[in-house]
Amino acid sequence: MSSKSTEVVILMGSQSDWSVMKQAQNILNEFGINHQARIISAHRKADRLKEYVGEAEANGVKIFIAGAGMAAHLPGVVASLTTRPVLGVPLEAGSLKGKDALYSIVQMPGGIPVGTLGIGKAGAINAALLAVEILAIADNGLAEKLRAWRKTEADKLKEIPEDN
Ligand code: RP5
Repeated sequence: MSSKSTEVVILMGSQSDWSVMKQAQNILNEFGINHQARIISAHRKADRLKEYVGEAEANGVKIFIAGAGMAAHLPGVVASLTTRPVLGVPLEAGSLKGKDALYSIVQMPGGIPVGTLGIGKAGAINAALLAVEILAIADNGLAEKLRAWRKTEADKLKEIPEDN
């Protein structure tokens, strides 16, 4: 794996997760964060996942974002393989509409934490923003970009309602 300067990895269990997890990538791109996105299922490719996370940590990856639906064990398994922060995004994949994934990801037994975000698009966006916030602790330039980004977002909001 050639991730010498990769700071954040976005993992997901299936191609079907990408349309939502891409929202996390969009945010990382906005902030100029070097990252990789990979589909590595915890139950279909367990050996490859172990290998990838080990290599990523050895190569200096600082934060893992992991999105999964249904039983959604991917974030927890990733967290078991690294001491770097893991941010989990529950995805709306099966008949339980993401509540299954939310409960699975948020209910990690004490000892192996996964920072759990909301279901779906908002969760993916917030996972990436949280990753940027963590990186900004040691990067004043990035912290300033975050403040500017929030101001820009707030400035877009109109105070006077318009008819639709
Ligand atoms: C999980 O099962 C994936 O994260 C995905 O959200 C869900 C369904 O996967 P596919 O059957 O679409 O591959 O592993």
